[in-house]
Amino acid sequence: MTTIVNQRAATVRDATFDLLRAYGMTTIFGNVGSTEQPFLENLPADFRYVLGLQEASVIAMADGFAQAACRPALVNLHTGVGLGNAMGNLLTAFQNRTPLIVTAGQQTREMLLLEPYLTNVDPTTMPRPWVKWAHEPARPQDVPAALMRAIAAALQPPAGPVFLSLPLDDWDKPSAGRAAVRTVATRVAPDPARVREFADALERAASPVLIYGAAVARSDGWAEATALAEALGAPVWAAPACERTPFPEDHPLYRGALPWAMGPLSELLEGHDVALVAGAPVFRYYPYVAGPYVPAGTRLLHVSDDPAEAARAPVGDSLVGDAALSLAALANHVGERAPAPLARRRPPPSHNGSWGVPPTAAQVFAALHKIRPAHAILVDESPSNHAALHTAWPVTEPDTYYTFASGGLGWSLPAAVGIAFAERESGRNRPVVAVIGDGSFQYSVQSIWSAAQLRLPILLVVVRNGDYAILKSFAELERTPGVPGLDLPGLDAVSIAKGYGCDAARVTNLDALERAAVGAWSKDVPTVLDVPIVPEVPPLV
Ligand SMILES: Cc1ncc(C[n+]2csc(CCOP(=O)(O)OP(=O)(O)O)c2C)c(N)n1
Repeated sequence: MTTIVNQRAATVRDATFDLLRAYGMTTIFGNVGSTEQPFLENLPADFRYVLGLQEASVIAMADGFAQAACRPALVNLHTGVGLGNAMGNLLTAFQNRTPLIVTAGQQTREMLLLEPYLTNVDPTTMPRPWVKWAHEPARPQDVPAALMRAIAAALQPPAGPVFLSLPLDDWDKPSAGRAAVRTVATRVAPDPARVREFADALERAASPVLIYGAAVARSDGWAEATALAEALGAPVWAAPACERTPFPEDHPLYRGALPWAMGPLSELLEGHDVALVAGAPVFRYYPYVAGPYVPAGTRLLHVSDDPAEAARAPVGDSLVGDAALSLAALANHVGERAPAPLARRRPPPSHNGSWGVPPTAAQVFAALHKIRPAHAILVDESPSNHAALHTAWPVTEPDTYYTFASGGLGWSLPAAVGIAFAERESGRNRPVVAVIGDGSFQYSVQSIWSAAQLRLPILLVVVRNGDYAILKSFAELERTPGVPGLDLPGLDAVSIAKGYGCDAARVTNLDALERAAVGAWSKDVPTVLDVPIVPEVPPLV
């Protein structure tokens, strides 16, 4: 379908804003500079600008917003310098597969040849390889069509960020007069013949196992994932380091999350002759622990909507297709089998009402799980306590768990802001709880100012162990003693949070935590709770 939106769009700016309206992209996440001012001048009343105080926060707020709202988000950065600050979270958005239209101003075309102050010297190289497309239009009147191409590129599978460099003197130039609004498919259907082959292999398997990844969640595929698991009676694992929850964690067939290291992961698949991985890379590892990718005798089948991800799998046969569509097609083909022995997951440890002084992370998470409001969304950046958090807080509703696919800290805090904003905008209004390590809290901390300005009542729990604990675990595994820079004395999250306009308190006992957490939902700014915990160095695998 091609729609002519506005024949009379007089300037490049008019045509661009019309196109953005047509796509419902009337929220701009940005941090402004001189090169963006002509674009933002007298921002039309139906547009809204969300200011982030640093570009890492801008990108991740937009990422969280796009994921929770299930639509692309628009970002406006300050030329090369703003893009530079944004790069870490741009890498993360790429790995998260989030469709972001990242724009940045550029110096005046008249002066570009001599590279004046704030020139983005090589704007299409700078964001690579973490964008699907990077472009600076050759002529001002190409800006709207370039934006349309950017939207199409961002949305097509695998979705991801794109980048446009937009010279500041383009906006008041005459437009070509019309902006074509095109739509694109956001799902790729799997090859039916290949689906039959995979379904036959699963049906003939003596002991199939299913490994589901974040793309199942992104494709809204919980029902399809469950239907296939139940038809096969096969156990289900979450892929290692999943950024979204792919399967109800209270389902009797759910076994847990696979570890992020070769040897230990492979051991858990022993005894299965066929393993289907859907919607995840094969595999996302962190430490190197030698071992086979899968046990000898296990055939691996891989479903991914990303041909590059399918190509780089070191073992197995692949099928390119949307996770939900592929799982539905597979479920249609396989007959019912005798179910696997059901192993109910251990219930989360019940909270016994008393805390140590200070409490363990597990005690804090059990308390949070107990007092969480209905349908709460959990956003997680608590590196060393990630496993304890998962044990205490099983995710049982779709789209209620978010973390990041890259390993780059500084994503979850701003993403929680974007998610809470999208929840309010959509009218779903699910409460957002973010659990953030005291180290992680610092990377994009200024995003809590945006949340306070947006009047978002988020609960932000900073677990304070006073160190970079996961790196101490890594040091133990890798036998690298004496690494400097792993302790974090003298940080005061409460003062920082208050300085950004949030409500904040240090809580050291269960009653105080309960009171503060419950009270968070009647406030109109975030509540930051600094919770000292016992420093632990849990095993990495
Ligand atoms: C952008 C970025 N910088 C540095 C790191 C390295 N790193 C990984 S985990 C970690 C420590 C996190 O500390 P904290 O949030 O307090 O969690 P803890 O490990 O103590 O649970 C660091 C510095 C990273 N992953 N990303």
